[in-house]
Amino acid sequence: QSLPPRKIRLIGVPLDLGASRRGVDMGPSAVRVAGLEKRLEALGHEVTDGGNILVALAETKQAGELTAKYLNEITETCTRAAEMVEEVLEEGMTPVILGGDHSVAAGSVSGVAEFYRRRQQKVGLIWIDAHSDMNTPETSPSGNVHGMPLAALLGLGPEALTHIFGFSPKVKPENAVLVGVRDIDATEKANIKRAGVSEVYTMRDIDERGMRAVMEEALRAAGCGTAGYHVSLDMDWIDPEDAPGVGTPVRGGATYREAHLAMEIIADHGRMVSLEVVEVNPVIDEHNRTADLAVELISSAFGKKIL
Ligand code: HAR
Ligand code: MN
Ligand code: MN
Ligand code: MN
Repeated sequence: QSLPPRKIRLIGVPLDLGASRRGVDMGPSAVRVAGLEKRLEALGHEVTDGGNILVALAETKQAGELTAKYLNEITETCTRAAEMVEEVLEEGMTPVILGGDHSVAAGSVSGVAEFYRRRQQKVGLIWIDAHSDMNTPETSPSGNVHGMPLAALLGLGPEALTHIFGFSPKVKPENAVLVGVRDIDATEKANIKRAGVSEVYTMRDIDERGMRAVMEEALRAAGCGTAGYHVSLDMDWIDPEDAPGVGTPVRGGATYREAHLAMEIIADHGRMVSLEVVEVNPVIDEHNRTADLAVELISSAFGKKIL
């Protein structure tokens, strides 16, 4: 509809090594079952499914260092995801990454950044999440790597994660934007400062200023001097009333309407170069509601309009 037709490639990443609660490895499957490919095709896009990226199984591995559990396995998966995303962009397609826990973003965004680096361009990043994911192994209260990917992309954290493709940071702090945050560790606040991220829009900002004003400002910052932006959508951004099937629910999230509006505004601007949707957990979902919502939101981000 509003967006010119795109060639979209789905990439599943059934990763749950980055989270304490198991089950987000079934996220890609749940979102496929909810009909993502057909729904995007109904909008006029050409969609192909690239299948899943290989991920180690927790039962067959040791967690290793407890400050960053399964870091080696997660780095391997992130590196594969980065290569896949870069190839998909090289082929002129728009990658849609299905998580999996949010640690996958350390890979997917690296792939996007590498694609544009080769063209002497920068990329922006819109991080939509209840959490800021700005921990490092030194500051993490949990040792869960899904609390660390944004820090890694901005150059903080273990070299294994920060230097996928051999360079860092993947995104300049002025082009990295947080939207919808409401649960930030004290240590993360310091890291946000240290990384130089100033574009942080909390739930309070959304309450006070409205989604439209917040998104316009967020997209302007991410789009300033960049080729466009990657949208990293953590489903726990949405209120648990509407998205109960997520690994780490936090009350007070975006409403169903607000979430759609944000995606519709992204579509209107037409500058999203890649998208990922993470943290869908079918084990604690109610009849696949959260995966259904993920499909709806992805559709809105790709131009679905009410009228
Ligand atoms: N800040 C907490 C930690 O680092 C919880 C973070 C992660 N949860 C997520 N990521 N779902 O967005 O452990
Ligand atoms: Mn198809
Ligand atoms: Mn997250
Ligand atoms: Mn989150």
